[in-house]
This record gives sequence, C-alpha cells and structure tokens, in this order.
Amino acid sequence: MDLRSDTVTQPTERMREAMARARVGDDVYGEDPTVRALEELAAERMGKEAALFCASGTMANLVAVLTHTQRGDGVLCEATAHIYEYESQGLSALAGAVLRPIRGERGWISPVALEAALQPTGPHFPPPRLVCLENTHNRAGGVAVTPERIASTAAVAHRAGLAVHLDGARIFNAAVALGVPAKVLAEPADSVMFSLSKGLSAPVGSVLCGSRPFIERARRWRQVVGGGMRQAGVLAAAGIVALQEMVDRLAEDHRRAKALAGGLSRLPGVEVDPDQVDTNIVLARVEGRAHDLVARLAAQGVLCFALSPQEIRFVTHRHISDEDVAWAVEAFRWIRASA
Ligand code: TLP
Repeated sequence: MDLRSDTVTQPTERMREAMARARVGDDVYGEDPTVRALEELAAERMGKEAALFCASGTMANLVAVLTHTQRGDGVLCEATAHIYEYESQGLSALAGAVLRPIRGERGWISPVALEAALQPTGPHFPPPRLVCLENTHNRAGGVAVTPERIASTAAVAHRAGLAVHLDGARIFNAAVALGVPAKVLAEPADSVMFSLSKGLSAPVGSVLCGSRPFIERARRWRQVVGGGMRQAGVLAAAGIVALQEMVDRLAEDHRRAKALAGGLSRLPGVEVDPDQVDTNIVLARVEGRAHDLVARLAAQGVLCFALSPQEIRFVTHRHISDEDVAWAVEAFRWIRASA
C-alpha cells in the first residue's frame, strides 16, 4: 500500500476511455479542442477568466512567478511552502525571484506577519512584488486554510500593491473539507494553480488560472520553459474527467486520513493529533529515526515518507481502503513492539 503521496493514483477507466477518444490538435497553435475545453472548465471552477494547462504543478508555479515578476523582485511565501522547500529553488534559479520566507501559523501567513515582512523598504531591499499562498498547505499537514484567512492576507498584499498567487495543488481537498466551492478559496488570489495529478487521479497536469491578460502572458512563459505540449488533449481529456467526477470523493480520503491518525495516535512513541487532520495528509512525530521506521514499514508493505528525522508523512487517496488503514496501523504497532 502506497501512502507516500496521492500523486501515485492511477487514471480511472473513464479517464483512459476519454484519453483514447480525445479530439486533439496542436496546442501550441491553440488548436487542441480538448485542452481548450479543460482550460475553460478549469477557469470556470476557479472563478477566473482564463486558464493554461501545464505539465506539472512545479511548472505552473514557475510560470506564474515568471509572469507576475521581474528578475530581482521579492516573492514572499510561507517558510515551509512547497515553492520554497520542494521546487529546488527553481523560482530563484530560473525566474530570478528573491524568495522571502515568513513563518506561518499552520501554513497561514497572518496579516500581521506579512505587514512586518514588508518593512523596511528602500533601495537596499528587493522590491516585493508577489505573495504566494498555499492551500491545502502540504508541509503543515494538509491544512485547509479558511476563506477568511486567505482573504485577510491577500487584502494586506493588495493594499501594498503586491499580487497574490495561490498554490492550490490540493485546493479541491481544501474546498471539500471546508464545504465551500474552490472558487471561493481562489477569489482573493490574482492567480491560482491546481493539480489534476494528485487526489483527482489524472495521470499528468496542473492548470494555472487568472485574468485573460495574465494567462496570455503566462502562455508565452510556458513556451519559454518548454511547456508547449502539442497534442496534449490526450492528457487534458483525463483532466476533464478528474474535474467532473473525482472531486466529491475526496471526502473519503479525508475520513480515512483521520482514521489513520486516530489509530496512530494510540501507539506509544507516536505523536499525532487527529483533530489537526483536515484533509488527506497525516504528519506523525515519531520517537527514533523516522528513516529507519519508514524502511521497516516498507518491509511490511506500507510505503510512506520521512519528512525529517522525526516526522513521517502518510497521504490517503483513491487506492487506500479502510482495510489498508487498519493494516498500516497494525504494521506500525508491530514494528514499535519489536523495536
Ligand atoms: N507535491 C508532491 C511532492 O513535492 C513530493 C507531494 O507528494 O506532495 N505544490 C504543492 C503544494 C505540492 O504538494 C506539489 C507536489 C506541487 C506544488 C508540485 O506539483 P508537481 O509534482 O505536479 O510538480
């Protein structure tokens, strides 16, 4: 059982059928009808004017930053944001962005923290241009950040003349957990990207959404980074199925993540609070070396991920059943007992 990530999900039968049947064309010339249909649907779901199909979430974030900023501009983000910790600093290496991490509260940058980070100003500092938010917040443990919290931070950014980009790789997990449409979470952001290839089970792709002029400029930057994908409709077809059929079931993944956290919380030497599990990610603090535990769990057929020497991440998704959750807890119990 693979609890390393929801990125391991396989396309559904209906996705495979849609991929086989997809009408395609050269998307670099804007001639792929299936990519266009996905982009329209994505824009509508995010409440934005337009959208751009990208090869990955990392590419969509990079294209967003290239479009919003110029080399040397300041980009503020939460200190454990995916763009800061897990995108190989591509925003600095390729977009010339100067990333400024801000310590958050469960992945959220408070208005007070943002205001403080915007001082001082002047020629000695990179001009702040963009704030990047993340929802759900991956490293904080799949935290679903509320619309009020996002709006309060975005208001400070906008008042200071900064744009706001939302890394919504798992925005539908947040939307389902909070019981609001995804577009409500995206509303305060000038641009938002979400992934089709995580819990929604599509094989490939993320979509960047924003105003029509923003997406026109982003389209050129996507080309610059080699993201023009020609007959990409075969991939977009799966993305359409993902948006139409795979969102509501995310609630099952969330229920199982809570159950997993509940089971783990009763084991000695494991610290996890089921009440802090909002969506499909469970972070467990463990006694002993996380990497060793992960290796021993793998030997029992349970794959998971050591985030640090003391932390293990488990992610539930479509291929994880109630029985799998029970077995993962038992395997952990057995390993702890035999340590
Ligand atoms: N996250 C992956 C990998 O980093 C490990 C995961 O398994 O969680 N933003 C967020 C919040 C993400 O979680 C990810 C992927 C991305 C962006 C990047 O998306 P991809 O993998 O499509 O480039």
